[in-house]
Amino acid sequence: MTTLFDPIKIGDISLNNRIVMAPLTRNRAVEGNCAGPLMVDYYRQRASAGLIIAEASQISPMAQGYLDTPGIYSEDQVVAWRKVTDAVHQAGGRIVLQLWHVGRISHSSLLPDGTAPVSSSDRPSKAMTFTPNGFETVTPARALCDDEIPALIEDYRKAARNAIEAGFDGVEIHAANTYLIEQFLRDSVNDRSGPYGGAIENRARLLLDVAQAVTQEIGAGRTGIRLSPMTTFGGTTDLDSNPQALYGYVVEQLSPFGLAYLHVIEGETGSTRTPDGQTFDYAALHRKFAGAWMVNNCYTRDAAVSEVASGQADLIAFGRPFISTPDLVRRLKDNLPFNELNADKLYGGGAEGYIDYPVLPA
Ligand code: 8OZ
Repeated sequence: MTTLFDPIKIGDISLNNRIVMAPLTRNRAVEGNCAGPLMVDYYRQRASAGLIIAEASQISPMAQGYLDTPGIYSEDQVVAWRKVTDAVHQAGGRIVLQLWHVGRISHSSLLPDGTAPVSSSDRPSKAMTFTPNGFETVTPARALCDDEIPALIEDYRKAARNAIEAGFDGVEIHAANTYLIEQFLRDSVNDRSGPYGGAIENRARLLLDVAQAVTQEIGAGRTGIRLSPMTTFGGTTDLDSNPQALYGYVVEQLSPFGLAYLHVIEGETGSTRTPDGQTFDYAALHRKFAGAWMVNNCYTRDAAVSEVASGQADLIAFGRPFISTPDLVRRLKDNLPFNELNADKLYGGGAEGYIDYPVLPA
């Protein structure tokens, strides 16, 4: 019988176990949105994960939505990330980078020349973000023109290439949590006409174009994708009018790519797996996908163990438990309690609540 602790090969990447560190925004990038020394220590400490998905990183200056998040578009950023990937590899781990464009979840103070964010439409978001001036409501976005889309896809392609040059084992395309690709997927945001709006086939086009470009550039076996069919991210984005049909189509289209994995957040991101009044058949999505199936959201040890043992998933991603507990794999193996999370130090700051969590003696 397969267990959570067994090795697995996903696409071209061989993992020591099926326990994944979920991508986690921590806002600790330094000058030039580069990974700094604290980030090297943070990821090295967590290298016993079967796979680390390094935090969402903007693919271009326009893709940034929060203060001090890392990028993967400049030469300096590539050089800085190389120190992280070397440290993780030396510690025996595997690490991919999450490629991120926030779309309308941004503030003009974070964007080149104070410009407005871009999205599939100009429908306003209710979200707030961290800016140089604190916690602020996002700036109203403008809808991208169709003729701007090829350059956007090119930014994803270059970012994927940069990630490989920085020593990552692959990338995860962030198509979840209300950011740009999801802003195209959902009809609650996307009111376009033309090739990228209207029918599901059109709203899914940006994701499929990006998947095509990235897999062509670095190989499908080094590419994963993250989806969150039922999240509203704290009520800041409405669901699609027919999530089962939308995400069913998306997964059906992604299956033949031969991706390293598909990563699905079940329920409301970081909150409840079963939001009131919602139903969604995740098993039906899984049946449409031929490759490795990764799931996430508030998994307990028991649920993770049985999900893998039963074949309902191949990999389980843990978020907050990996923040507080660098040796999470060992704690899961030996059924030991996790450290307590320092929730005041999640976003921004220094070493405190970042690289100072204890590990148990061997
Ligand atoms: C929390 C704060 C800022 C960004 C995501 C990248 O949820 C994020 C994020 C989470 O995918």
